[in-house]
Amino acid sequence: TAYKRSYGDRAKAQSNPAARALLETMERKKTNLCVSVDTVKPADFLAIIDAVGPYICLIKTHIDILEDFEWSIIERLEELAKKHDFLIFEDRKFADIGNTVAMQYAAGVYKIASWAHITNAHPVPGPSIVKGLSSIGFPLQRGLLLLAEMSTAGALTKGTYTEEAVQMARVHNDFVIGFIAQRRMNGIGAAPGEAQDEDFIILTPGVGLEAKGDAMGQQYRTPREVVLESGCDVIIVGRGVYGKDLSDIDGIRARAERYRGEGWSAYLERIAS
Ligand code: 5BU
Repeated sequence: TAYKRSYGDRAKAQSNPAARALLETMERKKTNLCVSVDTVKPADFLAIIDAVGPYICLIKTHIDILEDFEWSIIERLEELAKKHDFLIFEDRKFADIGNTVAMQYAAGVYKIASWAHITNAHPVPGPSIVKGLSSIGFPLQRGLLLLAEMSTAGALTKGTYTEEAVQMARVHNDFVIGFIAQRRMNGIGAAPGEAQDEDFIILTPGVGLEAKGDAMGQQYRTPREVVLESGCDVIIVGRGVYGKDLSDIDGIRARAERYRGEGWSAYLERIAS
């Protein structure tokens, strides 16, 4: 099964350019770490990205958190992505009808489709949301993740909801490259014998080495639990890396290095087992 194979091996079988580039980057840089930079000030945002760049395969943004947004921030982000060889994932969590999300993805202040290799969507509206986003993103060689599961306590993303998210992805597997989820999803909800060789990439938030959660329902597991025990591919770490003091760039760099190491050794153990 896919999750026992190397990232590089899996890259070769991917037809979506964003999926292939992500897996190739992971193999080349030996990292399955995605850092989530949830900062308000553009200067912090860019300084943190420059510091963690060498240790990551992907940067995750919430572009609408930034104050005083201007297009030069995107240009700088793209320069940093080139300099450090990582991809960009805008955690936009689209959730509207196809016609609306197509405009939200292509236009507005942020023009997400023009710079984010990967974005994500809630499957709650049904397949029309994938159609809408694909009409913009597929021609640009972008990839979409469906939110099959969330990391928060009491999340409604479970049972048949999760199963139907996977089935929705199967129908549109040229553009849907994987899931935000807490465990591997290959084969879920498929008839016996079907979907044998599907390979969805699993990106997992709710990863932390120090805390078990926060005061607002977030729940953390370790890179080892996520990658080795649950078979996820990419660990998404926010506060565990950037911490409380955004000016402590050496500390941020050191923590990124630590999470990279933990994530990668869990992966090596997984493919060796
Ligand atoms: P943290 O600081 O590592 O807790 O940040 C986690 C990030 O991942 C943050 O940007 C959330 O918006 C995002 N996230 C999440 O935590 N859990 C989820 O299920 C999803 C996204 Br989807």
